[in-house]
Amino acid sequence: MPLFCLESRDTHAYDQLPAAVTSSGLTPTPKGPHAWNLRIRGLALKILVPVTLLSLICLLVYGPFDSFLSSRAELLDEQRLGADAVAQDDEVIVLPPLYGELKVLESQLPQHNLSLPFPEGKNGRYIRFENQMWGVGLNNQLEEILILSHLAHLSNRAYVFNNYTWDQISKGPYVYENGRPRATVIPLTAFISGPTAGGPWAPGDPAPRAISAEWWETVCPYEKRLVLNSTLENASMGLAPDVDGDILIAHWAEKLRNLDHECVALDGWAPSIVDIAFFVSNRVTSLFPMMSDSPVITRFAWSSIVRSGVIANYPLLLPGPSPQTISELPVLPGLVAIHLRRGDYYNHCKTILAPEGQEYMGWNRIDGLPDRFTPPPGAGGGALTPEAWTVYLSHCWPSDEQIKEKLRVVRAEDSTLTRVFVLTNGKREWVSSLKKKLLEDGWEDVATTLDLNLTWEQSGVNNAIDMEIAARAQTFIGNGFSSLTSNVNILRISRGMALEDIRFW
Ligand SMILES: Nc1nc2c(ncn2[C@@H]2O[C@H](COP(=O)(O)OP(=O)(O)OP(=O)(O)O)[C@@H](O)[C@H]2O)c(=O)[nH]1
Ligand SMILES: [Mg+2]
Repeated sequence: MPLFCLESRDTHAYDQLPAAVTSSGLTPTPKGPHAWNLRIRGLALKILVPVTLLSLICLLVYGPFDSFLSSRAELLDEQRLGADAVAQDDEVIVLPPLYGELKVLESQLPQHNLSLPFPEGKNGRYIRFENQMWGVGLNNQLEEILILSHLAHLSNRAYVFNNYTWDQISKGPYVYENGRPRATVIPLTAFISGPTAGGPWAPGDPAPRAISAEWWETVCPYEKRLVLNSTLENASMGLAPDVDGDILIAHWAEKLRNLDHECVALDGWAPSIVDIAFFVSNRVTSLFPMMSDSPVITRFAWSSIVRSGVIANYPLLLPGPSPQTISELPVLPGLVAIHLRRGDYYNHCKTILAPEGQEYMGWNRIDGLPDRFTPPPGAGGGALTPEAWTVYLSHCWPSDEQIKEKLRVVRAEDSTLTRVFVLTNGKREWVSSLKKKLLEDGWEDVATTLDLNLTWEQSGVNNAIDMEIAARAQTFIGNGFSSLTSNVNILRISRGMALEDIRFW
């Protein structure tokens, strides 16, 4: 675009400015050299001011900022796209799966039956958290879902599970983000099975099984509900806003257990008991011992779609014959999985994590993990010096050199590590070049998210497939700021894998 974008008629308009008015009651026309100066100055003012103003407007809209704005927009798109960026190279945009058939299967869960005996059935005990997160990543939601499902279990109430909800407002099946379709909701059972998604508790466990949000509408119609407001209840229980997670959950469990009402709902307008801020604070860590032993975690299972994606790709991850079932070969020996969180993270680190001086999040903060992170001086309270940014970047968005170096360190500590699996939402071009560099650095084999052979159904849950591979790898190097890494870690620890084999950038 041209620097100035006045159209010709605008310029000509200035030629037609009215001549100076006469003595017929109006301003006389000045004469002489001074008059010329005045005229020129007057004309200059009349022409230059509007021209400059218009030009500035045009500059902003089309001018040299145009390329800056569009490259900025591309960068933001790229950062926002996240995993979608992986697929950007593909020319054909395929609609993502919606897993509608899973809603039918969910409706057929055996606990969706009014005639079951207490604590299930029409007089059963239920808890619905209407204030759960939505519109954030799977793992941000999953962290909350698992704690609330644990709370429901402690309260002897059936947890009401929701769809994984990206967009609660749009009515259609997809929303378009930067021209790409994304499912507004995905049944939770596309990602997970186990008790949180309606699976059975251990034999002998009297707790009622989780039900779907749709069944809640049937078994707990509006008039049967007792609706609680989390803010008011926290206050009435004397729980300070910064109360530790173990105390918070113990109080809520007691409260919910002792209520006689069958159908209890947490009001959707008040904050969640464990909102997103909870997971980036120290409050979360005291919950870890209870959570990692909870049947919610010990009986956690991925969906059959996720499991089939993992099994189908074993040949890429481990030389030798593939296992027949997921429970065989639960550890992938010799494999180090590395989580490279790309996409939106550069921006997220620069504008949120670093200026807020955040530490690692969620279960990435627990005691006993070998790599700790203390925010450097110069980060926090909105400030971020270049030196502090360099430190954050190395943990949040490590460079190729830093990735190679960290891998060399873990290999030096454990020479049985020979292969790498890169789980990432990075772009294809960068992933391929990194893979080449790692092979040149002496790794026997390198597979990545982009190498997995996935069916269409599996591709809609590829993040969970990557997570299970990371959970099985002999060693895992994660991103301490990521909830995906955090959820991989609680799974690893609850399965008895060593804390020393969990590392961070
Ligand atoms: N397949 C795959 N996708 C990933 C990976 N890391 C991030 N993503 C995807 O990148 C996108 C953007 O991240 P979020 O949706 O915010 O992810 P999240 O699950 O909340 O996890 P964090 O943001 O890392 O805390 C999502 O679609 C993620 O699933 C990965 O290692 N593998
Ligand atoms: Mg997220």
